[in-house]
Amino acid sequence: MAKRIFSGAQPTGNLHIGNYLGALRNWVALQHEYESFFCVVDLHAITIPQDPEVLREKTREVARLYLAAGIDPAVSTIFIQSDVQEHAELAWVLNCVVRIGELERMTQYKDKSKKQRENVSAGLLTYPALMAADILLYQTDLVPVGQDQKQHLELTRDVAERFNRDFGETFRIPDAYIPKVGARIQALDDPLKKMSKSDENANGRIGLLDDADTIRRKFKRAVTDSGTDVRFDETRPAVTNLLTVYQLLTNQTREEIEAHFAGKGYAQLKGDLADATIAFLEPYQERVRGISDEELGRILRDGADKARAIAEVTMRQVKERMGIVGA
Ligand code: ATP
Ligand code: LTN
Repeated sequence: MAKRIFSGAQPTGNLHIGNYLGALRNWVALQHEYESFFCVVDLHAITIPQDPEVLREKTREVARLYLAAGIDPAVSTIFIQSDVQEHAELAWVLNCVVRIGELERMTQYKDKSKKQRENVSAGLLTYPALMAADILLYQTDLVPVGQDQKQHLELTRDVAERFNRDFGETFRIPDAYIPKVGARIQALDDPLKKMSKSDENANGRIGLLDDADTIRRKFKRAVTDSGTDVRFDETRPAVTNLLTVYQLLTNQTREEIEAHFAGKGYAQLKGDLADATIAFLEPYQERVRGISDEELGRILRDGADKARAIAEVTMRQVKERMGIVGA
């Protein structure tokens, strides 16, 4: 059997270049080697408050961004999480396997609950059980994600191993796939923070749907380090972050890039980076606009049907092993 990939993104805002370079780009590259499932995880999105109208719109927009990135519905399965009810069902079961202490140790939970301060939903805490359900339902081998999801993947493995030990071999144990370059693109306004779609300062991120003027303005304002020369240097995180984006968008080596910028300053880097980003995003956005509502609806319905057929089999085994039989 071909090895399987599963991954997803939350429809919680506008996807940015970090989401593309850390995740989507690798999904596109890996889809021909693996049987692939790419999900818009709308049930994860509601762990923090969402406006229903906006959520509805963003859910479809994220699916469009998958397709425009190059996910081919003829070889990969694209679907919306809430269309396959087994995700919520297995999440409940795994909530009864995972320990509260494990959930409380998750850094994403600690960060996001700090931001929410009051009214932190129980769902925000149990978020990783739903993520484990997503992955384990499909007997996934590999999960291509950014660096920030590594801890959730480790918890998924722990929960799967515990279930297998307690109830008998049921789940395949997945590995994370974290790219060597681009796994953590930093915010433009603060090179010590990750670029995030939920940060209140939109100047810190380049949206995949931003127009050319916005892109130029955001790069122009981007924070830089002291010093003047343009080269990859761990001790200068802001410039190294900009260069990393440039490297991934232009597919050049670090040596070629450093040679190109030799003797030039930060203004040149920002201008060239804006050009490279616009050259990539304009045709991308054109492809997004070219996907009709009908076509999208058909792809998502087909995707949900394919996903459900697999999820049902796993869920039946889980219930059988646990003694959940119904009437
Ligand atoms: P954000 O922090 O942008 O709101 P998120 O934590 O809500 O992101 P998703 O949008 O669901 O997460 O993330 C989709 C994918 O993008 C995940 O694989 C995640 O690891 C990856 N990703 C998110 N931010 C970055 C980043 N700054 N650099 C690289 N990859 C990222
Ligand atoms: N938690 C992930 C999104 C996500 C996911 C998944 C990623 C939900 N379910 C399953 C990979 C596999 C995030 O990026 N915030």
